[in-house]
Amino acid sequence: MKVSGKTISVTIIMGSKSDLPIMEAARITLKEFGVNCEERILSAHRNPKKLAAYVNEATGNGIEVFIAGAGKAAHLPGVIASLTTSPVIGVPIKTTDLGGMDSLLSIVQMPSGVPVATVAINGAKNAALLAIQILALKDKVLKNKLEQYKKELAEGRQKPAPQPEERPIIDG
Ligand code: C2R
Repeated sequence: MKVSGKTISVTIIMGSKSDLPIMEAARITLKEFGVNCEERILSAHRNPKKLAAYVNEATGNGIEVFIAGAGKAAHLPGVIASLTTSPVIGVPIKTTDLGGMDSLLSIVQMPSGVPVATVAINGAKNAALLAIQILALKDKVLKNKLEQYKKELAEGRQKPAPQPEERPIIDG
């Protein structure tokens, strides 16, 4: 989808503002690869109707991959997956009570028929890399960037993580 002349192919949805410090790594990684994304704070149990409307709109507008971060009883990625045929990547957020095992199991144990690709607890960077790999299936420029990235990884030449920046984000 196009927003102010930019093509947006990934959206990052998180259940709460409190997930933002972890989910930031997904946006930063996408940006490093030149992939534009949209971000939304939308909870499946707090804003079910808004979430459904947003997922339908985003799918209709050509969003190709959804990244969804949530903690505790993390139904958000599964609900998104129920509403779209685009791939959904779930990021289990670490929690204070159960260390994120609650989030992990809620996301990874989707019943058969509605898959959610699940990364590690707090694995927002990997979620972005997986999204990029999906997009790279039909984007040669991205494929080349991934090859370069793998090379740097093998040579131990990884850039330090950039600092998070203050920016507006649509809540709800
Ligand atoms: P608060 O910090 O707002 O109390 O949220 C959020 O992702 C967050 O990690 C605590 C945790 O609740 C999670 N949450 C979900 C969903 N919505 C919010 N798991 C959902 O729809 O799955």
